[in-house]
Amino acid sequence: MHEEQFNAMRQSIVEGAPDGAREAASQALALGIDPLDAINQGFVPGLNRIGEQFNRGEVFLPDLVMAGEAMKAAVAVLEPEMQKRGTQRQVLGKVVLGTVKGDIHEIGKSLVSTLLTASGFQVFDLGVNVPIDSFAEKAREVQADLVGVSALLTTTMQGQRSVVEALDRHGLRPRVKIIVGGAPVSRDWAEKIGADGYGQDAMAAVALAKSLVQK
Ligand code: B1M
Repeated sequence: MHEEQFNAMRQSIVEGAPDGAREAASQALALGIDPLDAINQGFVPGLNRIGEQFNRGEVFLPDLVMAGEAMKAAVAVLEPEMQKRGTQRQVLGKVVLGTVKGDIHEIGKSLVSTLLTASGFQVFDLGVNVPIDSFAEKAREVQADLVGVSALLTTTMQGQRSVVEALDRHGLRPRVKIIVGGAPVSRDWAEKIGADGYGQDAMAAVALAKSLVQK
């Protein structure tokens, strides 16, 4: 079902075509496709494909950049619908979120931000390439319940450990919980660095955040 539409979504990312991605996202909404299904079954597989091609040296950095731009264009169309579907009045907790220093990958982090917001969390999104101490400083300023740190590179994963250490140094733990995620991150890694949890994807991050604020 909707395989043709999912193909068009994948193709718009592989071609790095923001207009095509916008159009495919609008069509998905018009056809009643769940925006999260559009992301997970349509657009993300396109990103995975371009990532593999990049690995094999078949495409180059500008192609990755354009694929990222196309993905952002699609998410911008789908985001209002995701927000609407998850709207809740009660604030479940405050989350400080960002992609760690040295890392500018923003798409996954922004998806986590959107779904947390849609699920009732107040999110303070610090963006990408966030200095280690900024997580702790913002958490103190807004009295956050959770800090979320995204990393997409094996080199920047180490920064997640540094954020855990910074929260300790600032005396914020164990009150403030820390969750980590991103493609190279695993549950084992989260345990190893003393984080409170690992989210494999944006939905898992929301479930984890809910369980941590209930504790
Ligand atoms: Co880059 N990149 N990239 N890239 N990029 C990867 C990550 C890579 C795997 C590609 C590859 O080689 N196959 C590779 C990393 C290798 C490694 O370290 N293991 C790589 C590389 C090498 C690089 C550069 C070093 C390339 C270069 O310059 N030579 C460079 C680094 C720049 C830097 O950060 N300093 C670079 C640059 C870029 C672009 C800027 C061009 C662009 C990003 C554009 C942007 O974000 N605006 C880009 C892209 C697009 C990718 C790929 C193709 C796609 C990433 C993405 O957006 N995925 C990626 C290959 C791939 O992942 N298949 C790749 C979709 C997104 C929805 O998934 O981000 O995993 P993801 O997020 C998921 C989960 O991981 C999870 O939930 C999300 C939603 O389900 N999650 C969390 C994420 N954060 C979470 C936090 C949580 C919980 C869950 O709690 C807090």
